[in-house]
Amino acid sequence: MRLLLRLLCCCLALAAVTLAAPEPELRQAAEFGRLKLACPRGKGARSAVKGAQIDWYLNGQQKLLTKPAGTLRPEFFTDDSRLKLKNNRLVLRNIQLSDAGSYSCLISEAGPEQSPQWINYTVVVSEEQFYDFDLPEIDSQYMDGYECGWEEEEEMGSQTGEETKPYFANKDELRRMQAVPLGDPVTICCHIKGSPAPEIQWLYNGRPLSESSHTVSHVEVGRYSLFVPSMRQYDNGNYTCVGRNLLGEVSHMTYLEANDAAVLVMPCIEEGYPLNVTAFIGENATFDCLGSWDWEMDLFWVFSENNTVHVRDLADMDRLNRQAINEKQDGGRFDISTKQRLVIHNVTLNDTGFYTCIAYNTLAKAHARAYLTVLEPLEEIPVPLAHSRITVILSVVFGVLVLAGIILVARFYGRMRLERRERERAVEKANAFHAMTKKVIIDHQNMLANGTIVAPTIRIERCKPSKEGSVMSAYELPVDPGWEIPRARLQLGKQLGEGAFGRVVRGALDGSAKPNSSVTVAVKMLKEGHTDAELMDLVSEMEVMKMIGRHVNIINLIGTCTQDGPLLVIVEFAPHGNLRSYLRERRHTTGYERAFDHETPTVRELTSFAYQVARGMEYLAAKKCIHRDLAARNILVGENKTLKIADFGLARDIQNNEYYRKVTDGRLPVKWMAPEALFERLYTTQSDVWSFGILLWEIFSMGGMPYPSIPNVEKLFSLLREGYRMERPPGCPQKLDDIMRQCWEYYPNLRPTFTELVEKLGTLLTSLAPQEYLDLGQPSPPDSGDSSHDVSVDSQFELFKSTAM
Ligand code: EVR
Repeated sequence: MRLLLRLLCCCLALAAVTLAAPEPELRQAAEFGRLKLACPRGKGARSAVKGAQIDWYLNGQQKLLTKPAGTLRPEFFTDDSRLKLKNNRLVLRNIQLSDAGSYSCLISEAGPEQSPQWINYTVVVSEEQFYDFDLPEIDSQYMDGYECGWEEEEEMGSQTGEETKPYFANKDELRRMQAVPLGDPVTICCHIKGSPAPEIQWLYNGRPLSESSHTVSHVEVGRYSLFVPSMRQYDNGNYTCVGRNLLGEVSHMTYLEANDAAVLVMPCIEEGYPLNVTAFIGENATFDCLGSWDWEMDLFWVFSENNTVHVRDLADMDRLNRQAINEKQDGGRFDISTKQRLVIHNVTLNDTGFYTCIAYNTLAKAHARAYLTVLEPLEEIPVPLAHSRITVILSVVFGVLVLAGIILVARFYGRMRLERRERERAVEKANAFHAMTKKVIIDHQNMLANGTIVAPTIRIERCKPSKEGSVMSAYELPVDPGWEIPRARLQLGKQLGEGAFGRVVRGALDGSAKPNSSVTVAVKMLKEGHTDAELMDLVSEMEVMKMIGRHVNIINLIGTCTQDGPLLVIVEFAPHGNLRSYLRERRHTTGYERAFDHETPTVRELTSFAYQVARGMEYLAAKKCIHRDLAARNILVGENKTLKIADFGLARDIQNNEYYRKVTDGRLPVKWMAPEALFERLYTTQSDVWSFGILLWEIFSMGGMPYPSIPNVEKLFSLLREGYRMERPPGCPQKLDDIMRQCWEYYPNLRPTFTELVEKLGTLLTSLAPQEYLDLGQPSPPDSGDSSHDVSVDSQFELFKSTAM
């Protein structure tokens, strides 16, 4: 009985609750979005509850806020900045997933006869799809691009029935100027209110937005705002919002400017794109315009039946942009929603023609086109009806014959067409190839700040030539005005050498300061049929030489010819060839064996050679340049027995195993390599010191072959590991042998540095002939002899430098 009563009670209570609290309303909110919950529900009810107290609860027990009874204040705030009460609505912004739950509002009317009223909401929060990458603080500054602060209630004027002129509801949000990082979103806010509700119009540079060509494509106009999803350079300008109603108008102008802190990329369309397309009537055709883009770049498509599209300047571009294919055109058959792709749905014969894709930014433009061929569908062959048996057989036979004939003809025709098309395509390809140049881009960004020489990154991009018209050379190189020498000043002469590196010829360079005087130079160039990689290597070598600067004991760069023809790198000419040959030719031989009447160098002279190479290497080491192949064959002998280190800027493929086995005139370059370079490919200045030791040995053996009895690399490996070192060459002073041995210390840091070597060799040189000692670090005085042949370039360099600059 008691149990029954209790059950009844429960039922009653439940009924009362359900009566008092109507079904909760389901509200869906997006993460980071905004939500408004009205209490009481519906319009107009507001005045009725003016004096009521309103309490908001979360999940039945957590009190969110209270609006006391009898107040007319429209807004109430809470400790939580995301939450406020405005015009009897609970407003929650920047919604989090944890905000989901049941929200209840209790309205307690003044007066004893009124019963409190509950209004319930169930709020679900859906995860935001677009911003789920790590954005820790979405609320503050990031949202600035998207939102205009608090959205105001709109029914103010209409509620009161009063007529008001347009006015700015939120003056704080108005900006005269706004700088926006390139690619960032930005919203211009413009809450113009009034009664009757004003009509809002947007102007770009004083003209209606719909009339301006480029911005209209991606700017979105909201109710009280203008939204630019991704700010680009050409979105710069004055944006004006104008609000008008019967009583008047207001306007405000904001200047938007893209901050171009980011690096812009030259637009470049990949070779071969877009591809020509052939489609049957009714099919879809797709053109892709692949290339390198930045987000500041715009791309559009232009159709032309047969003529070419010309783009010369920005005005052309603007004109073309207005003619560009747009989405709404022709019943939406053109789909350009994917920026680099044009899809034409349901093609007709009228679509036949050229489609040009134009990509541009403030830096440059690029365009490429392709042809759309539209074919009529093949007609079906009607099957003849048969009456009698004979006619059936006859018609079948006839049909088969006709069919065979048609197939034959069609195949023949098809093949012919295919051939023709292939031929056309080949011609087109060949034309396209000729119209292309390869742009060489030198990127100095990898150069470290502390003066370290790191070869710049050289890239080659295939692109339409920027200088339209004649295509002089297959490559487009950047000009360096500090080094460029007019080709007319250079006369090329006899070839000096050729190898994997390219070709070196002798040349005569006219001095523009002194007429009729010329200087012999060496010119390095590429061989015919060279690869892109070889070009990049030579460009890299040239750039490294520019960065290293001048020194007497290195081959110095004089100038370059990069424009309107093959790349020529002009360097100093060393009249006496390489040190190895020089020494070998001067070996002390008996009688008739001597081909040339050269004098055998003295020990002091040889020590001077060692000293000069050490000076050159000290300089290179200071410039953080590692030679990697220091050997007598790479030392050139200049005027006045000045030694010059060559090939220090060569890009060496040390990753490639072949490098270890490359044999130059039967020599193994590995014999000059330090163990750590040999075993671990660890090249440092200290591994250059090891090679310098071998070079010392070469000098004092008058160009001898190191480790003559060692036949192969493997044998050298094991001997070096065992600690084997070369013996002192005959006639070599003990002091020099000591230096060699120090250079061959197994551990790199136990070897002397080049500075120490300069010191040691300098002292030695002084001790050998103090009275004759000459500071080789200083440039030698100008030669008094014939200046037009084989003159050391050093003395005349200043002349060239001043004219080349
Ligand atoms: C030939 C081969 C005469 C010459 C004069 C390979 C360029 C350095 C050299 C960057 C300057 C350079 C250079 C002879 C020279 C060179 C560069 C650099 C000679 C190159 C240079 C000279 C043959 C002996 C000719 C004398 C006698 C004939 C025996 C046959 C002659 C190490 C049987 C970016 C960053 C080497 C150097 C430019 C050089 N002056 N040669 N010979 N034989 N008989 N170069 N003078 N390597 O450049 O590839 O460009 O450093 O022979 S090289």
